[in-house]
Amino acid sequence: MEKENQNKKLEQLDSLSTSNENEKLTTNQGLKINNNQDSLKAGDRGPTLLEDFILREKITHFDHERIPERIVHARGSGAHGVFKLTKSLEKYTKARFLSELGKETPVFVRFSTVAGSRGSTDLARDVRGFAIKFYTEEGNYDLVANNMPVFFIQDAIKFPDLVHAVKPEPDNEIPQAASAHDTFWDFISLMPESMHMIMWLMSDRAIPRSFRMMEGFGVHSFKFINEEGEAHFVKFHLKPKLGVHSVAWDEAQKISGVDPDFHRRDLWEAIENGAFPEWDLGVQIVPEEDEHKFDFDLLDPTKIIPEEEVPVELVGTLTLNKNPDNFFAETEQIAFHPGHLVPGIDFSNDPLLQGRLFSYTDTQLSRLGSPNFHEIPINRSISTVHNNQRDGHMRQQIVKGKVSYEPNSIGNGCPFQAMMQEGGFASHQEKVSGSKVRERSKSFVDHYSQAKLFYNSQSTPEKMHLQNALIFELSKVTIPEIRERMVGQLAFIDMFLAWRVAEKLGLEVKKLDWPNQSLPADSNIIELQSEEREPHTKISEALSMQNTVKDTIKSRKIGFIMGNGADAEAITTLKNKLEEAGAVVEIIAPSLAPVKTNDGTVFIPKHSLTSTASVCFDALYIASGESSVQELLIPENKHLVLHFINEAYKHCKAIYFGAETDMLYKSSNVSLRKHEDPAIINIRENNPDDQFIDAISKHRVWDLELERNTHA
Ligand code: HDE
Repeated sequence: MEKENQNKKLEQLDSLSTSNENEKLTTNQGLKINNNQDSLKAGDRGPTLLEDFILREKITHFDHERIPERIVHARGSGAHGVFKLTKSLEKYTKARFLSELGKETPVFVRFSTVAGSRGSTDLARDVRGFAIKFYTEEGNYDLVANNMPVFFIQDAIKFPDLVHAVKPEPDNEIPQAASAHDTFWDFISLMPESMHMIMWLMSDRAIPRSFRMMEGFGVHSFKFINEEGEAHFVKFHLKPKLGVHSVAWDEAQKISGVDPDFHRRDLWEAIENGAFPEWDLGVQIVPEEDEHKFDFDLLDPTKIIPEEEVPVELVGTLTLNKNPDNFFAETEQIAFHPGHLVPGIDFSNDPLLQGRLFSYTDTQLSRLGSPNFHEIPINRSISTVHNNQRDGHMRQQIVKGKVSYEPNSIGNGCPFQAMMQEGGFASHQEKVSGSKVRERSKSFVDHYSQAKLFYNSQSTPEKMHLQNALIFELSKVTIPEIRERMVGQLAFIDMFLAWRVAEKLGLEVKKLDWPNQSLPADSNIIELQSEEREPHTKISEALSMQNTVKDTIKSRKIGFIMGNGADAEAITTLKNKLEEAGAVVEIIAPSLAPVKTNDGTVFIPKHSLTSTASVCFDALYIASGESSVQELLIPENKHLVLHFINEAYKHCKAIYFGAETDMLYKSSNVSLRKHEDPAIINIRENNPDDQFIDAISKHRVWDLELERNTHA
């Protein structure tokens, strides 16, 4: 039964897929084409004839093959998978995919950056989207999540302003996929409510090593409703089994040049190699009666519930196990909506969420062009759709009979409304009262305490990265008043942070009083000024990536640099050990010519020294063997190899020097180090292979970054 369910979506897609294998070329009308090389002309040098319907059809289709990209989250990568429930949530929700233990539900997940266009780099400093469509038997449920648990703004009415501010500036369309510009920081510096999110955005969470190493968060409080009709607030979490890891900002900028598809490729290759990415789905549950027990408002999307206050219960596993067959048909045409619900899940009154409920269907109408977008194969529910909606552009479903209204007697009253016991959705009955007001709740007024909580929870290297990110971003701001205003904001979070940023911007820090003098005294922003509060939870371990999973090298990419004559046995032993532990080894040589080793074994390089860069790898091994090293030392190769080593060193990666590689070691910045560095491995040490594996599993030695960078 479970198996059947797991495959239902893929079976449905299969039945709607075609392959051109062994087929003849045809027009869209199914007519076989016998010449696809020449148009129909009046004489072979004469004009093309209007009657050439084959040419016209081909060119017309081509002329119309682009659709508008998503207004935000345009750049995305997706995959199919399955969600398996390992702990029933029956007590809280009647959603079947969350209450029937062991149930497997097909999913499609789309990861994305937010600000850039479809063709922009994967490595932009940005929030990542993490949108999941669960194809449940009760209809599609979409968890349209991000990799950060809070948002910039508290009310949907500010969303167009936020997006206009971060997108390229309207006069010259600069910069692409970057927040480091005047309009973004102008807006942010005037929006104290964004400060908590800014801490996340300036942290390394905004430059993930991989989509597979990111957390996911539903952001808003949602509601679970059980069979008895009782409600609980719920926050959704996804925790990657591989841990949460990031690259360095310097690396991110370089990857953007060397491989702008880095994350897309990483996801694709991992799935093709059978290293299926996995996440635990977690929930934080708060009984309705505890709604007001916190020092923040549960409806405020700029706040987390610290895990120390409400632990995350892990309830299931999300596994991505199949790449799409067609990017456009699946990843591009998938349409998510936080309002795609199943019985047992409902909204909260979070004013950001409430606005989203309008936006998502609305945007599909211009992006996908028709109210029938739910009929596109990737969007179809696995439970059949029955209703009286009809017609519209590109209608696919052929509904039989005369009736498309309700009530009716001609169609025997069908389709019938479903009772709740039959799975009919009924909104949770919540008492609401109040005057019609255009106001922000006073309970949303604290903007800095959780920004402090986040900042204070970071390790020293993480704090440094965050400071440097702010320095980078604000240095690109050309208007001094905006920089000053931002430093003023930072002073409410942490004085040292403000001081460090100010110093690098050439400013003096003064704790600016909000609102800034330049705002009109009657500005309603004044009413939204933050209260200065200290967070109830001072430090939360879950907020620091330092405390993440660091016990696996699964799917980590290790570059083996070698020349002819390298020591085959050492290479094979290490390669086998790494691959057994799940890592991917790729050989880098002076050229793509096969490398002949000391015992005649041949290794085929995947890259040459010029076709890749150290930023594409998690660790480097410099192969043992005198003649190999000699080849790497010839002037043409030496500077390239040293560049590899020095960059990997600068980015705090593990580097393993094989036997007879001393000349390379000595010429590199690594030799300048004065202290022990657990990620620099030498063949002469005890169990160097195991030490290397251990160092890779730790991801990076961020603690030694300062020292490594002083040498680099
Ligand atoms: Fe979205 N968002 N959003 N958003 N969002 C879209 O829908 C919107 C917000 C998120 O891979 C759009 O189909 C408003 C929060 C993801 O297809 C659009 C507001 C969170 C994706 C839209 C928000 C998200 C989108 C653009 C504030 C995290 C990509 C294209 C009121 C919980 C989904 C589309 C995909 C996409 C509107 C805020 C996540 C315009 C109005 C908060 C992951 O409808």
